[in-house]
Amino acid sequence: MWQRLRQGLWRTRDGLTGGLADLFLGGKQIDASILDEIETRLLLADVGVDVTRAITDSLAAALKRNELGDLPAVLRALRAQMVAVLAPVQLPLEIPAAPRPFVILVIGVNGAGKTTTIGKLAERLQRDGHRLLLAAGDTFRAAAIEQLAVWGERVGAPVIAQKTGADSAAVIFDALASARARDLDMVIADTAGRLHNKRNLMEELKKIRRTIAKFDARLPVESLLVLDGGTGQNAIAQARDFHEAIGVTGIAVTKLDGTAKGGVLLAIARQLAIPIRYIGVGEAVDDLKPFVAEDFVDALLGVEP
Ligand SMILES: Nc1nc2c(ncn2[C@@H]2O[C@H](COP(=O)(O)OP(=O)(O)OP(=O)(O)O)[C@@H](O)[C@H]2O)c(=O)[nH]1
Ligand SMILES: [Mg+2]
Repeated sequence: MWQRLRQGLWRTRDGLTGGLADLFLGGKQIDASILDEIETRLLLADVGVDVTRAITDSLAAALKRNELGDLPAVLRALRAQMVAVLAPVQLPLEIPAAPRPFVILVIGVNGAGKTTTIGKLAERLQRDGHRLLLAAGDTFRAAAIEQLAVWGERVGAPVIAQKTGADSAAVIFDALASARARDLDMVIADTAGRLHNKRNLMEELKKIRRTIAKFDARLPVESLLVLDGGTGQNAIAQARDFHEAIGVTGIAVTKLDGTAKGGVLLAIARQLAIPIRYIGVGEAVDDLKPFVAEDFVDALLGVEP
C-alpha cells in the first residue's frame, strides 16, 4: 500500500523535493534563498498561493528561531505544516446501515475518472461486505453504458441501464427501486461528464438529485465529486460550481500518478473544506486509496513511515 502510493505520487514528489539536498552541499546554511526555492516548488505543485504563503511564513519564523539547521529539519517542518492543512479533510466515507440503499452519486467534468472510480469503489465496498448495484446514469456518451457494464462484470456487481439518450434521472430512479426490491445496501450512480459552468447541465444534475429525494427523502446520499488531479487549480473552480449546484459531500482526486500537481489537495483542503474521501494513483482496480493525510504527505515528501 505504502509502496504503491509512493510510486504513484513520484512526479509531485520529484517536483517538491528532487535535488533539494544539492542546495545544502558544501555545508551551506539554510537561508532565505532556500525558502524561496521551497516556495516556488510548492506553487509549481499547485498547492495554491494561500497555503504556500502560510507554509513559507511559518518556515521563515522557524528559521529565525534557529530551528531549521538542516534539510531533515526543513522536511520535518514542512511535513507538519502540510499535515495540519490536510488533516481536517481526512474524513472517510461512512455508510450508515439504514435507511437503505445508501446512494453514491458520482459527478464531475468530462474524463475526470468517474466511471473508473466507480469500478474501483464497487470492488472495495463489496470487499468490505456491502451488497450493491451500479446505475448507468451516463446516458449521454455513446459507449458509457458499455463501459460501466464491463466494470460491473469485472467486479461482479449488477448494472441497471437503459438506452443511450434515456433520461438519466429515470435510470437512477429505476436503480433505486431495483436495489430496494433486492434489499441491497447501496447504489453507485454514474453520471455524464459535464462542464461545471454549463448551466443547463448543472440543472440536469439538480433534477437527478431531486429525483433521489423524491424516491425517498430519507436516503443518505454521498454526492461524490471526481476531480482530475492533473487539472491543478481549475479543480477548485469545478468544485465550487458543483457544490453550489447540488452540495458536494465528498471528493475523489484521480490521476495523481500522472501529474506533478498533486499539491492541489492542499488547495482543496484549505479553500473548500470538503472531505477528501479517496485518491486515485493508477488505472488498476486497487489503485483507489482512502485518503489519509499523513500517508499522503509522507509519500509526497519521500519520508519513510
Ligand atoms: N493513470 C490514471 N488514470 C486514471 C485514473 N482514474 C481514471 N483514469 C483514466 O482516465 C480515463 C478516463 O476515465 P473515465 O473513468 O472514463 O472518466 P469519466 O469521468 O467517467 O469520463 P466521461 O464519462 O467521459 O466524463 C480512463 O482512461 C481511465 O483509465 C487514475 O487514478 N490514474
Ligand atoms: Mg464516465
